[in-house]
Amino acid sequence: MRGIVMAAACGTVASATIAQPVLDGFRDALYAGPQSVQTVQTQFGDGNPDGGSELDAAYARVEGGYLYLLLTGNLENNFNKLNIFIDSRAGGQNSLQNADGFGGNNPTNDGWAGKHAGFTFDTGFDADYMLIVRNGFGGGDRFDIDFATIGGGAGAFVAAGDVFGGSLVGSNSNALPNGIGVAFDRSNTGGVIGGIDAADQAAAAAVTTGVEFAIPLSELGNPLTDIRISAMVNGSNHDYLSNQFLGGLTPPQGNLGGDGFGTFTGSVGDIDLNDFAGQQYFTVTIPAPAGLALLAIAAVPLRRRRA
Ligand SMILES: [Ca+2]
Ligand SMILES: [Ca+2]
Ligand SMILES: [Ca+2]
Repeated sequence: MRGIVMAAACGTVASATIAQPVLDGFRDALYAGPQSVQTVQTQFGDGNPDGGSELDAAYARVEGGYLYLLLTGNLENNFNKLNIFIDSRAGGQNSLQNADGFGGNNPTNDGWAGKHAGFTFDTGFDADYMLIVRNGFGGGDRFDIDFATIGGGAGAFVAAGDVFGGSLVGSNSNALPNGIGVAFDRSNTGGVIGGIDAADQAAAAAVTTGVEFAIPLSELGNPLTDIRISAMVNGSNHDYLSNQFLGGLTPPQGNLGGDGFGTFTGSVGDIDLNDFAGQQYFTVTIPAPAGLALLAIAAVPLRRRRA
């Protein structure tokens, strides 16, 4: 009994010293190895500070009640979308519905739902939430962010514009009213190059900058075991998908466009990710609470002593 009390005290002290990533769009050492690395070169332009979009790799850490998520690479300043779908609780939509009022039950923010009606994820991925970020020049440089609850009805979203105060880049730990923070560093010049062939994965994994989020787990339904994430770069009207997905597509692979073959059709609703080899999502495992993990470690020598 005394041993357990001491272990609990140790756990409290230790968890207070565990640091959280700094929300700045730069890959802290606190992030473990990548959760996903790009498999295909980008056909949305080799990313650099002045243009092009690429998703090089994904990093995640669950700490202090938050999911920290960093997608390294670039997002062109032409209001192209980085759409991040999250499967973190039971239920959800494997095939996305239209917007509420248009035959479906999805939120109306940013006009995404109408362009995605019918879009299907790989089997096993049932989206519950969605983040949208985009940047460009509209009355000044700006970076915008939305968070939507899939299937939540017309108004089930929060959105904020120009969260970095007249800049494409920066950090805002309270960008959305529900406590979601975001940061963006667009300085990458490495990573994947332009094309449709296999990515240089070592180069992709070496990129240290991109879009970083801090998301309260309470906003994701308080998941206990894992979180599945499907990230993709879309055009500025949500109607022309690039070839930049995480989990990645299988090379050679050009832009999906609206029909899966790079043709513009006015929507991405006909795309079924089951038609594309591999899983276009990755899984973040949620660690046991730090105190419990330390208790388990501390309990081992106690048992050995008694045996
Ligand atoms: Ca789900
Ligand atoms: Ca690049
Ligand atoms: Ca697939």
